[in-house]
Parts: sequence; structure tokens; C-alpha cells
Amino acid sequence: MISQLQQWAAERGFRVACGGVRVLDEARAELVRQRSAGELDANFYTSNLDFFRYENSSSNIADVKAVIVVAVPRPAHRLSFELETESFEVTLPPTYVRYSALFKEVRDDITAEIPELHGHLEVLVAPLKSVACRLGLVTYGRNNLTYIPEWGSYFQLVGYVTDEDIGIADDWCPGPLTLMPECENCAICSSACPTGVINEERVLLHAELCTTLFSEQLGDLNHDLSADCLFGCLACQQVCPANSGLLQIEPVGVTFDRRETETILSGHDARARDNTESAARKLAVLGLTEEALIGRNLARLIAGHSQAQQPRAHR
Ligand code: B12
Repeated sequence: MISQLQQWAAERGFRVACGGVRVLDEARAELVRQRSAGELDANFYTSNLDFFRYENSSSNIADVKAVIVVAVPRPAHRLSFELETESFEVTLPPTYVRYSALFKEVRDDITAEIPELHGHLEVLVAPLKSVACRLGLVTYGRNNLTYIPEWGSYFQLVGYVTDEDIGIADDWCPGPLTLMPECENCAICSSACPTGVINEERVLLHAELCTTLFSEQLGDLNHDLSADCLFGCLACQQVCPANSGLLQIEPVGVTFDRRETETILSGHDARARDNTESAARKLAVLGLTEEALIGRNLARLIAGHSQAQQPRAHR
């Protein structure tokens, strides 16, 4: 079945790797160690990493036999909001558009191709980079993202567990965490990070200070957003030599007209406020996990843009 999965992935331009459940034990043990050693910020851990459930409680599958991780190349997307006098364009970095939907779509696609897996694939809720690296699918970069040759870091990882015997050898062992050799003496991403979360001394991110985290967190936005990114940040990826020329940018095919933009800017729940539901339909196309925060972040980007337009003496 592993070769069927490989063929399925190759036909779609995806990559796939499979392994035994030991990979989950190792990923979990390392995370627990990093938390106990104080290498991971305690509050950050509780708010952002405590949801990992690994193989057992995450699934209806009682007896997990194998782990499957798929890498799907993703572009960045551009979308527009019509303002009173201009059209305001923003970027959604790779993985934001339809993030959650992709997990289900890939699973449905796999089971359509390999019917034996129907009802036997459950979404894996675990640290996917760490699992994918131990499966040999990806390699870490200094910026703490993972890389695949010819794709750079511009892909989404989706993971599954199965109780089917897909052909993992009994003596299968997870591989080590690996860093791209070119990162050894390179600190370009570290210098480019607006909040200094990439430390030259360690690969582990100081994620509690990452611009992406602020952009996705509920509540008041007490930090700057990154350039024109509605969510997330591209700073550490765009400067990375291993990503050179690899970022694809596509229009998402959604423009919010003036009334819809005002609806979005007027409050957090654009769907509820938009009586005609046209903004809601467009938001559904984006399928953003962070949808409730669009208005807040858009207002911040527009304010920053207006400030930059003003003559210096007036600032
Ligand atoms: C929480 C989270 C965040 C948090 C925290 C990020 C973090 N690094 O922990 C925030 C909100 C900041 C975030 C930001 C982003 N995220 Co995010 N995020 C996640 C999530 C849900 C979990 C990540 C995680 O496990 N963190 C825990 C830490 C401890 O694990 P780790 O990052 O793998 O770090 C390992 C290494 O540091 C290793 N390690 C320690 N020392 C050493 C030394 C060496 C030599 C080596 C090799 C390794 C090593 O130990 C750690 C594992 O125990 C995953 C989805 C998922 N379910 O996995 C997506 C995910 C990691 N995010 C993703 C993306 C795309 C992003 C952003 C690029 C989005 C954006 N454009 O802004 C940024 C990138 C920020 C950055 N430079 O890493 C993708 C990454 C794809 C890829 N190519 O790798 C993922 C996998 C989502 C997905 N399904 O594809 N994210």
C-alpha cells in the first residue's frame, strides 16, 4: 500500500512518507523534554501546543499501526478590498487559504484512490514538522520551518494515522531531526525576523514572540503586522536562499467591494453583519481559520498604509 500512496502523491505533485507509531512517541517525548527544560515558553505551550493528541485520543481508531504525512505545495494568495478611493491589496502567505479543509480533502482523495483505507484514516493531531522530519519527508531550516528540495518551505503538511497494515516493517525506526547543511553558517533569516525570534544559537523558535502568533491571536493587536500580510509573516522565508525564486503568488479570486469591506471593518463577525451574505460567500472561499480577526488586521494594515502615504513633516 505504501507504493500505492507514493504513486497517488506523485500523480498529484505531492510528496508522502509513512512510518510506524514510534515516530509519535519520539516527537511527543522531545516536546515534553523541551517544555520541562524551559526551552519552550510555558504560556505559549499551554495556549498553542497542548492540543496535540497524538495517536490515541485523537482518533476513533483504536489500534494505530502507521502514520502517513503528505506535503502539498501551496502558493501565497493576493486578495483585494475596495476602499473609498483605491483598491487595497493584501497577501495571505502559503497555507492560510482553506487550511483545515485541505486535511479533509487530501484524506478523501486518498481513500477514493485506495478504498481499503476508507474509514481507516484519521487526521493526525501532532507536531507535524517533527513527525515529517523523522519520517524523512522534510529537513529543518534555521528559521524552524521545514524544507523539501525544489519546493523550499512553501508547502502544507497534512498527517493521518491508520489502523490498516500498510506495510511498515516491524523493525522500522524513526530517523533523526535534520538541519539543512546550508543553515549551519547562515543567519540571514535570523537578521530578517522583525521580532528577533530566530536565535542563531538554537533551531527552536522563540515562538511566543513571533509576528505570526500576534496576527492570529484573539484580542487587541498590540504588535505590528508584517508588511502587507493579512495574517502571518513571510520575512524569514522570503530572505532564505533555499527559497529563492520558489514563492508562487496567485490571486485567490476574491475582491470585497466597498460595502463588504466596510462590513468586515465594522466588526469581528462579518458573516453575521452582512445581511446579503455576499461577504459571507466570499469569506467561505477563503476558508480562513482566523476569519474572526480579518477586520481587526485589515484595519491595522490600512492605518499603516495611510501613515506611510502621509508627507514626512506631517507624521
Ligand atoms: C503552533 C504553530 C505555529 C506557532 C509556533 C511555531 C513554532 N515554530 O512552534 C506560530 C503561530 C508562531 C506559527 C507560525 C508559523 N507557522 Co505554524 N504551526 C504551528 C503548529 C500548529 C505546531 C508547530 C509545533 O509543533 N511547534 C512546536 C515546536 C516545538 O516544534 P517545531 O516547530 O517542529 O520545532 C522543533 C525543532 O525546533 C526541533 N529542534 C530543536 N532543536 C533542534 C536542533 C536541530 C539541529 C534540529 C534539526 C531540530 C531541532 O525541536 C522541535 C520539535 O520538538 C503546526 C501544525 C502542526 N500541527 O504541526 C504549524 C506549522 C508548523 N506552521 C506552518 C507555517 C507555514 C507557519 C508560518 C510560516 C505561517 C506564516 N506564514 O506566517 C509561520 C512560521 C514561523 C516560523 N519561523 O516557524 C506550517 C509549516 C510548513 C513547513 N514548511 O514547515 C505548519 C506545519 C502547518 C502545516 N500544517 O503545514 N506556527
